[in-house]
Amino acid sequence: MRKQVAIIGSGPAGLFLGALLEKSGIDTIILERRSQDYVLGRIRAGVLEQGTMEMLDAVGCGARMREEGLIHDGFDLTFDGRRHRIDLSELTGGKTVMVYGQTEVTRDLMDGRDAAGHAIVYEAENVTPHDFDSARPYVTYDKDGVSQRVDCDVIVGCDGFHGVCRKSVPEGSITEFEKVYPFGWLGVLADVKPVADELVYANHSRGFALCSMRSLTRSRYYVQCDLSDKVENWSDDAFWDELRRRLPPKLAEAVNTGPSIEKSIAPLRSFVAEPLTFGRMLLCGDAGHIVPPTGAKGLNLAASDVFYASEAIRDFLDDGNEKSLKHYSTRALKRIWKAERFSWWMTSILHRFPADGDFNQKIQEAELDYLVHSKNASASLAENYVGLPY
Ligand code: RFL
Ligand code: PHB
Repeated sequence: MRKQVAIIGSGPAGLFLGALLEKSGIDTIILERRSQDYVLGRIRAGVLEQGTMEMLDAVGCGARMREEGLIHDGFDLTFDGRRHRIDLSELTGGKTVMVYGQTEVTRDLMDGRDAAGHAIVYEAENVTPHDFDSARPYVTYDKDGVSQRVDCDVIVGCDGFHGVCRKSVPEGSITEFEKVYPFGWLGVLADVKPVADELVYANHSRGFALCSMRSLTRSRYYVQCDLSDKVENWSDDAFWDELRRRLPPKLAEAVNTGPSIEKSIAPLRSFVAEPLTFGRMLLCGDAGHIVPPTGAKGLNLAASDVFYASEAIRDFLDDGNEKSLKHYSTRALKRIWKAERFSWWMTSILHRFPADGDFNQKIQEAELDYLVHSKNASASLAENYVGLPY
């Protein structure tokens, strides 16, 4: 089989890229290791930047988001028992974010691709990129026990942090920057009314907590937990009790509890691979970088990566100059490092670090106090939260 672009992975990066390229008349195939149900069953991101919303519109898949998504023009920070609002819209000249689950974005992009009749191969085993340092790259995989080969002009690794593409790059050609945090997030999804109209990020001496949502009747909550914690050790009651302890009393009283419909623990990590271009293979999204979820940037970075990648691939297919592909890496990394900085900073001011003492807690409180009382500091937070331009 021959395709212009072989995309590995059908997460948001792969699906958005497939949609952008097909819209420009570029022929793609998406190869996904898991089943469609498995991909749609993963509960992940919930907050879309304006650029991500506009991209979903631009590829013709934004209708349901515009109907069901919730526009948020602010969020709350709580610390020292008090609650402060960050007015995103006022601080950024009218910009907002959209609360719309990654699962829904994925479903809308899959439906769009299905309707247009473009290929996704689910449950593709042993997907392997080959010869991406030559002019004739190709990808092999097994489907239903039969080996397949896709010859292509460009391979794009959209296969997440544990994918095969980054691992296929010779060791000396890639540099990895990494910071692992000494805690995780325990997340719960429940069909209960959210505790507040907007998201609440809580700094507390017992650890961070986040009140988020998926709709007006479905809540998503997180509490910072130990890396050694196991989901089985957290009953629903224990979770709700811990969440309430970390919120100011009035808010804690308002938490609606109910049975969890999903509960999981995610470790927190900052990671960047450089470069993101290796001859005719590009890395996009979590395949090339990870941010801790505190800044709500992971899915949104996948979107900006594939925007740059789609432009680079279009240019390359037009003139055959590999410089365009190289330029993708330089352009994307500039925005990635800014989102890395922001996500690391949000993480560092909101979490309890086990090795740090009371001094650091006081410094965090001073920084948060400055943040909510200085217009300049709030504006910088808001500017980054709604997403830097691309
Ligand atoms: P994905 O979504 O991991 O998709 C990669 C796909 O590649 C497939 N794959 C393979 N396919 C073929 N062959 C192989 N060898 C393969 N290996 C892997 C996988 O099955 C999968 O389908 O990466 P992508 O597309 O780069 O998207 C990245 C986002 O999913 C991620 O950054 C966000 O979910 C991060 N994130 C958040 N981001 C936000 O922008 N806002 C948020 O509010 C937000 N909250 C979160 C988050 C991530 C979380 N977790 C669980 C890590 C909250 C949490 C708890
Ligand atoms: C979520 O709703 O899952 C969510 C929201 C904001 C974050 C992280 C996760 O910063």
